[in-house]
Amino acid sequence: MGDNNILRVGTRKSELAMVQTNWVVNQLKSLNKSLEVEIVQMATIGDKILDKSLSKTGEKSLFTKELEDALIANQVDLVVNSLKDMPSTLPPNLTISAVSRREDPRDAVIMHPDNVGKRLEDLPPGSIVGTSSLRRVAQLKKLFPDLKFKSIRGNLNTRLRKLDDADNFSAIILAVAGVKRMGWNARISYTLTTDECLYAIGQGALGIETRADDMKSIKLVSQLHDKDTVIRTVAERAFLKTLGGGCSVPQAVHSWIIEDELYMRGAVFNLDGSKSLYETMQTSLFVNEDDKKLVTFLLDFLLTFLVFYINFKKLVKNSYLFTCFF
Ligand code: DPM
Repeated sequence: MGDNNILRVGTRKSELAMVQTNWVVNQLKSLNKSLEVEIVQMATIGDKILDKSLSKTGEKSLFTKELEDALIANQVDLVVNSLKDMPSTLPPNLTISAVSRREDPRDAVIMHPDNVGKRLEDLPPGSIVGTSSLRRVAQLKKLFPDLKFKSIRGNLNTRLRKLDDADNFSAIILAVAGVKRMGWNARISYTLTTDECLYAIGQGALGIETRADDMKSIKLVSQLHDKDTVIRTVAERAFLKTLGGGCSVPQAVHSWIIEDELYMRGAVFNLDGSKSLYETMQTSLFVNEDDKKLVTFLLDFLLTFLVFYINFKKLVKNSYLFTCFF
């Protein structure tokens, strides 16, 4: 954030991206009455390549690259992304400064108007279900081997139009979170359970990205941090990073917190879902009083050391006496 106190917010032009960005901006404005915001719209590679399945484009940061370049070039101060579109490794000078409270992370079935009231199991064999997600295809093919899955691209408005205005698709699959944010809850025929379809890493949460050294913006957006979402999505992204597949490998998760326990179920599939590997893990988030004291002590110690080190370096640099010796 510059000295003039205007927060420049970069966003994709799609309606969903704008809705998400406006949500963050409104939250920040209601918490900081004098905040001034300028919204900068940009198109990303993911918005420009509409004829190919995303997993075939070979790019990992399809929806974030241009926005991140603008952040690095100091043209914008903050970018709001769907966390699930953020690659596991960010450019060196950028950081996720806040993860907002997660919407329902599951997937929804949206039926063609002629099929409203039906479920996927009610559709006749050979019916076509639209999704470009390898993750959804792998899991649903296994459950419904008689259905056909076909890629459908474009933003949410375009997809719903493609579903409604022709008879190519009997149903499409979309994230509940995106549909809800657009205010289209009524289009959701039903929600897939996590037994039927595990969701994408980070699905339903927003990741707010800033420059790593822009303390003013970081402090501002940290007001939107949601503790449970952060814990769950950090675990999910660690899983993504370990597997390293990006969007070309079907991988999926389900995480939840009960009291002080974090649970995560993760899975990897081959493309038709005939092979899969599931693993569930659990870890305690409980920190007892003694451990808390130790952590506080260590942090204080590190901070003191850091301040001492920085001042010592300054001293060395500025002092003629010292430069004679070092
Ligand atoms: C990613 C995937 C998709 C998006 C892959 C996946 C879906 C692609 C498709 C990584 N990003 O989920 O397995 O269906 O063709 C995307 C959506 C949202 C963020 C739309 C959606 C909204 C939900 C959210 C596209 N990115 O998944 O229906 O903010 O989590």
